[in-house]
Amino acid sequence: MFNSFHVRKSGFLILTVLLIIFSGCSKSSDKGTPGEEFPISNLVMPVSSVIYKPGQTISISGQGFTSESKIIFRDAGAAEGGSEASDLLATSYNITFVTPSVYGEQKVILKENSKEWQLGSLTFEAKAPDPGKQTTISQYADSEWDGTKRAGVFYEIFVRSFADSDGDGIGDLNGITAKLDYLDDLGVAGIWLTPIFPSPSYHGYDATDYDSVNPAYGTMADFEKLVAEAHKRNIRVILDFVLNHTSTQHPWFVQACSSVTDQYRKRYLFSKNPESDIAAGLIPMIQTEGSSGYDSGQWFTCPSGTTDYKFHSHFWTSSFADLNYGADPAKAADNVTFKAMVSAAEGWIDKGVDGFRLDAVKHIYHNATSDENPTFLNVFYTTLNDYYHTNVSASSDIYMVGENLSEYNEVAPYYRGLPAMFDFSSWYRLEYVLQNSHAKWFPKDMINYERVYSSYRSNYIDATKLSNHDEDRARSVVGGGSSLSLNRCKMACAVLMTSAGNPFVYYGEEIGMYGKKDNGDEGVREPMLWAPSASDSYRCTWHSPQYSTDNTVGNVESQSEYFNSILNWYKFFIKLRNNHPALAEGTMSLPDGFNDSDSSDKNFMVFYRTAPSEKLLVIHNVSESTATYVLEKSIAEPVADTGLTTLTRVSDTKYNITMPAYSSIIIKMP
Ligand SMILES: [Ca+2]
Ligand SMILES: [Ca+2]
Repeated sequence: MFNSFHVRKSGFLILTVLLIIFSGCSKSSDKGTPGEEFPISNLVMPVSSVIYKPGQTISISGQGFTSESKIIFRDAGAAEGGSEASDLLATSYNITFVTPSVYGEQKVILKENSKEWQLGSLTFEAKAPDPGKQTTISQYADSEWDGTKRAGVFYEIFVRSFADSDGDGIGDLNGITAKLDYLDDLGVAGIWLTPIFPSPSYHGYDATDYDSVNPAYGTMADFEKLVAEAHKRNIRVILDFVLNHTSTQHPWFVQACSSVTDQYRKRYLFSKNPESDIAAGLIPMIQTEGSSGYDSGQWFTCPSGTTDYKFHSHFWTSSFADLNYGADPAKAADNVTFKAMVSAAEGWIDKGVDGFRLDAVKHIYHNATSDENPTFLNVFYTTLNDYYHTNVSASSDIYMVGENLSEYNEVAPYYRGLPAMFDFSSWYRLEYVLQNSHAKWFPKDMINYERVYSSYRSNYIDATKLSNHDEDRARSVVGGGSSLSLNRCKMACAVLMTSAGNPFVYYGEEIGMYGKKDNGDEGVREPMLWAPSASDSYRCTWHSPQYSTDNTVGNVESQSEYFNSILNWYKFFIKLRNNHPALAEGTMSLPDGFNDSDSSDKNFMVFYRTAPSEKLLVIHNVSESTATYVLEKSIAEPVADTGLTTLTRVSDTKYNITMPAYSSIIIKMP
């Protein structure tokens, strides 16, 4: 057995560090909040003329440290806004701490409550020992990854903002192809492309043609190349497919407006008097509308032809027109609109796509909580899955994930229709966890969601996520300012990649991009930052970013080289999930003796993940302070951690696990 894992298995030596005496502390001009007397005498600091390595122990000693004293590193000028890390292991007169979570030049700051004094600056090795092969930031060496992407992690790409290959400022398909190696290296097993069809809008959620590629994004040949190159890397491609509505510029709609007898008329919902027609039950797909049975904001006068009629548009815009799939969703397969949409989807399956992300599925039939949409979606999924089995693979299913922006209890019935649904509830709960260090009960909520989902579909896929293109970005909502929000976003990643579900990452989340919808949805869809702007040939410029700029977010190129950047953190956790069946596909369960009403250790999130081949215990310290979790169980061995956790054996069945702020440890159980 072992007593402690202070020493890295990866072989860093604990070095004795040269010390110099810092004399006359109070006279130094760069110390201290003005007017606050420097509390430490006889301060001894490490020499500042050497470069320290990650994992090296350094010492700071002196008289006057108290239990309130914290030593903090702060970046001297990194674009991330200063990655603070409190790596204090003891708060005595002689402070020893290890230094794996910082890089480059760092200010060393003494913090006591709200007061700060700069003690000096130290420089840490900027690069991981071998950036190309560095796959873990753990002091516990995880086993080698066999390369199987068993976690199936998806990555959402807002196409216009991701990567511009031809310099017109608009992200495009060839840009995505050029970045497939990046995504492969990240451990991604699938990409979801926001709508790539011709559209009058920048976002594409109002298509004018479901069969072709938006010329701004490239050609069909470009698309076929993207799919082929993605498949070479075991990356699946799924397309955003909008079943609820088309653009009012779609030729179907333009023709449908022209005459009440036009062949396309039945594809949309028209009425001269929608209020009385809905009340009389004459509008297929709409039983009632709004709180009073009718919402005038969802009806617009036909722009041409039959201008004495109005058409239905659920999203309150005259740019969209809702599609008509007939009054009976169980008979959708006979419906002309359904057949046209299925035909388009089959065309994309012929081009090699692996599935679809279905937009706004609770709005197809108007009543979001009736059986109509799940019934309709089941027909749609079954039809395309049959086609997939016949034409692509007899042994695997097409991937199809639906978006129902609701809490879990309203999402769950949609599993009657689709194999996968996005999980908004778990992100809402996780936001609260991060903002309030209120972690203990999150696994209980997650386990409850899984239980409810499974009651509707035994092989359900819980498509977990942080934020997406319709929500304020994670970095902007977890709060706490630059350095704290970065740590909280790292913790959000750690929870997402260790919990149950099939995780989706929104592009830019892995580099800590900011984004808010205050001035429009473009604020959460800003250009990806690949390199410093002067040398970033793939940077999209169609939109001037307000939140994620060179000054606020470290780009991919620079973060790749930093040992403990959020980008490397994402790589670490995705690899961990890909490596361990228990994390990839195991069940989730509560720790032994979990007591709902006991609020002690509320900042620790603790749960098991169990697969037939292994059982793992996951512990996250979701707080700004170092804390010790007492584990009263036998263990097999620690599998991985995020650095600086110490596991001390008290007895065969008792371990003290001391964890820095916002850190994680994964332990294999017997
Ligand atoms: Ca372009
Ligand atoms: Ca609708």
